[in-house]
Amino acid sequence: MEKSRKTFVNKVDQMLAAASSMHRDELLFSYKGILYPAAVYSPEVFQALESFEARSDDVILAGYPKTGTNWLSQILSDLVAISQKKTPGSESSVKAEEVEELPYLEVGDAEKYERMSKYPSPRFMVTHLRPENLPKSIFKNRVKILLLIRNPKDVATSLYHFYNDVTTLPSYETWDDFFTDFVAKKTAWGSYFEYLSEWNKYADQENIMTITYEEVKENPALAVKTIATFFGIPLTEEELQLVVERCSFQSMKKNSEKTHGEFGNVLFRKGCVGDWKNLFTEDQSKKIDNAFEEHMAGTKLGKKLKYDLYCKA
Ligand code: PAP
Repeated sequence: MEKSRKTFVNKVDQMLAAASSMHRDELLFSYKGILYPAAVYSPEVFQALESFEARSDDVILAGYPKTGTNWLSQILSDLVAISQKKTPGSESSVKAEEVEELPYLEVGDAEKYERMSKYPSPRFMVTHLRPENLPKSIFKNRVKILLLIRNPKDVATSLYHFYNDVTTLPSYETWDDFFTDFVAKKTAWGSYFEYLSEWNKYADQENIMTITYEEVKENPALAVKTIATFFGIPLTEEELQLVVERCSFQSMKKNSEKTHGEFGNVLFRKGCVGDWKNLFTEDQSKKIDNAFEEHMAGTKLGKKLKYDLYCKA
């Protein structure tokens, strides 16, 4: 197994184990008004993150949890690896697969950012944070960001199952209870609608490319090609096909024991569009329609989501 995946699996296993011995009331903590799982995040690391120095050639994937960040992470890290292989001189530096950090920018220990300052470019990182909670240097240095979004009803559905399947989050007795908290902004990572409207303020910047879960699902080859072009990574037809094949839901699920350990069983759930129809009542559906209208109607990200196509029964 690649060293970086071993690191990932070990660190995630440790977090899952730590959370299983925590009391339900201790599982979440609030930072700047948003709830986070305490076995994964800490206020000290959030504070240390503020002084992180981004580089203009960093590669960042931003996505609210359950929007498919592990999927796009696989695509992006494959693309970065392809690009590094072709870069003269990169063989002599620390290889991406030898970097012993979790890819999540805001997860780890407070010394992580010092270590990251020594890693070779391009550094790849993932974040679940809203833009106002990211270090200023990311925007100052105009780092290229791939912003991943997914229709809100499937995000709520996926998050509900995640809450009940993972030890780091307190489970819910019913979908209705979860839904009430989701709408009241009482679930981890805060309101998805606020997340979308904060990111919408950046959606016109040329260093930010937005992609939806649904469009990658619809045409993965086109998505991989567009992403590679945005990051300036040339791809042969063969390389493109290889990335597409490695990133299909079936391949990733099959490989998940190696890439994600135990966590893989929780993460690769259904991988489809429209699973919300199995959970939502008409009234709940209407509530999300209203929230979408209130926060996102007429916005760039709102249009990109093709709400009527994916969220109307
Ligand atoms: P995280 O926030 O826990 O990191 P994230 O990776 O962002 O989760 O999203 C997980 C979702 O992406 C799951 O959706 P589901 O619950 O509706 O099934 C997961 O199945 C889906 N997913 C992961 N990999 C793929 C893939 N290769 N193709 C399609 N969907 C995928």
